[in-house]
Amino acid sequence: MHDAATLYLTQGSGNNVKPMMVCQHLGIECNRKYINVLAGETKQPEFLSINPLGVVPFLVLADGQRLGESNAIAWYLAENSPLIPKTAIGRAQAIRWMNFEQTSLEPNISPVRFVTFIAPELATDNHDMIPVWQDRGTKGLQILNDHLQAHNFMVEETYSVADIAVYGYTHLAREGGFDLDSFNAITDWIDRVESQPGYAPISELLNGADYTIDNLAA
Ligand SMILES: N[C@@H](CCC(=O)N[C@@H](CS)C(=O)NCC(=O)O)C(=O)O
Repeated sequence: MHDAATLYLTQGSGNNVKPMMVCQHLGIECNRKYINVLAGETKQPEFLSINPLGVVPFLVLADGQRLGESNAIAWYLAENSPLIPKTAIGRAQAIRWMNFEQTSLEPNISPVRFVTFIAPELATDNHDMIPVWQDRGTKGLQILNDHLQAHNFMVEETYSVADIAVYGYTHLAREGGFDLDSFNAITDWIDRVESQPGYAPISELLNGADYTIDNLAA
C-alpha cells in the first residue's frame, strides 16, 4: 500500500522504531533511507530540503506529500487497520497517551539515554540535567505503570498504535539509567508488546543498512 512512500530513519531511536513497528506488524513495505544523526546529516542541506525541521523519522509519500512526527507517521501507516482503536473515545484515548509519551516520557528518557549511553562523552556537560531528566522520566513511568496495572494494553484492552508509541522509548529506559524492574506492570506489558505478530527488536528494524546521506539521492 505504501511501497512508493519513503521513510527517512536513523539507528537506535525510540521515535524512529515506531513507524517501523507499524510496518512490520501490518506487512507494509516502505522505501527506507537512513540518516546518520551522529554525523550531523539531519542538519545538512540535502536533508533540510526534505524536512526543514532537520529531524527523523520523516515520511514522503509517492505524490510528494510530507509528514513529520513519529506518532503522526505511525498513525498514518496504521490507518484502516486493527492498530487504530474502533471507537471515538478509544481513538481519543490513543491520542491522549501518544501526547503523554511525547511530553512526559520521550523528552526525559531520550536525552538522558543519549548523553549517558549513546554519546557518553556528553555526560559531563549535561551533569546537572541528568538527575532532572531521570526524576521527571520516573514520574512519567510511574503514571504509565499505574495505568498498566489495570490494563493489558494502553487503550480498549487491544494492541494499538498507542502501545507502539509508548513502547518506543519506554523499552529503552534502562539505557538511560531508569530502574524498569521496579515497574512490574510496565515490564509485563513490554513482554506483551514483544509477543505481537511481526515483532522484531530495534536493532533489526533500524539496522542502518546503507547508512549514509549519499542514499538521499538514490
Ligand atoms: N517529536 C519528534 C522528535 C524527532 C526527533 O527529535 N528525532 C531525533 C532522533 S530521535 C532527531 O532526528 N535528531 C536529530 C537532530 O536533532 O539533529 C518525533 O516524535 O518524531
